[in-house]
Amino acid sequence: MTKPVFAPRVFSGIKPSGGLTLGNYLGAIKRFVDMQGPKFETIYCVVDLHAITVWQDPAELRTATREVAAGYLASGIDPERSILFNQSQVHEHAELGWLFNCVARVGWMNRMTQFKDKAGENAEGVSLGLYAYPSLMAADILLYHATHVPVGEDQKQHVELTRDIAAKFNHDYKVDFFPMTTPVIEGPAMRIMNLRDGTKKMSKSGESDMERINMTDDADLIAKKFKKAKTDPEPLPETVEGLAARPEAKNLVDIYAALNDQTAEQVITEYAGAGWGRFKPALADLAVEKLAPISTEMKRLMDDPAEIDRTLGRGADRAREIAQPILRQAYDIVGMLRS
Ligand code: AQP
Repeated sequence: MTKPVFAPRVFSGIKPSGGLTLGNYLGAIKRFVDMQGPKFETIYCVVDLHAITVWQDPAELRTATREVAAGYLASGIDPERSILFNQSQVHEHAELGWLFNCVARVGWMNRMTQFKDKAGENAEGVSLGLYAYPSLMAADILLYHATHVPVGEDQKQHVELTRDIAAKFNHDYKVDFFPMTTPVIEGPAMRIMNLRDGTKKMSKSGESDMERINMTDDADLIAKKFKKAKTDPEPLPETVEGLAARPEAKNLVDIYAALNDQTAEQVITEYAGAGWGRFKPALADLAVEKLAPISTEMKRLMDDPAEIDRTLGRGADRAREIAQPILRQAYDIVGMLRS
């Protein structure tokens, strides 16, 4: 039997579990924008069902959902060229997620490092949803037969699990139905770190606001956060190899490189030997230059929530057109009766 050919299609999403960070922008949104074009059909989602794996205030969740949508739009996601919607408006995600709960193995879930990090000491007390999260993420991707998923380094293991689920489904039912999705993880911004601890990821839900740059921070706050960012006493090295054992210094160089569409090597060539008194203000100026137009546009969009809701609703209708037949075929394959 000939193998099916899957059209190049990108799917990715962001959880509305708080305001967007510079990590979300550089590790995800900026790259999503770059992938729009003739090579791929692009589908971008606000994954609100994932956000409630940890309790969210309902009103704040709705605001955060609109804010993530505004972040996508303000950064350059074009809702005509891409499909942009929020996950809960396309119920097929949850349904395929259930099928995958019955395909994925408990042993696979036990290996997920993000669950271990998030559950910490309290693994018995967290929601079942947090544990099953990666199988819903597999459904998000495979519901569209997506061939490519741009993600940050932290999501690599979940995309590998998506491939395992697709392979097991195909094997168990003797079909070639789901594609082997490729994670797209490239560039200097794959893991933007916490400004106060260069060994931890920058997260929306990190304890202190000073750990992260929010996409809506104003110029003064961005400058203050970079000024107070943890560094070491050494100046910047002559080569990138010199950053290897200096996580905080490496992080600031990576952020500069990603914001300026450069490599870390190019940044080091320009700033070799520079002290933090020179580099930090240059970084803050660059971040303000790149983020200010986006945050201004986000604020403008957030002033008209009804328009954001309409955009997400139109995107959900388009997403459903792709998702519905794929879910139906998956149900047929596993033996669900349809009258
Ligand atoms: N620090 C980061 N560096 C690079 N990429 C990042 N991403 C998130 N943080 C960084 C990428 O952004 C996309 C959306 O992630 P998400 O918000 O859905 O989930 P997350 O990775 O769990 O994000 P947070 O900020 O850490 O959220 P909380 O604190 O609520 O758990 C993904 O592609 C991710 O790789």
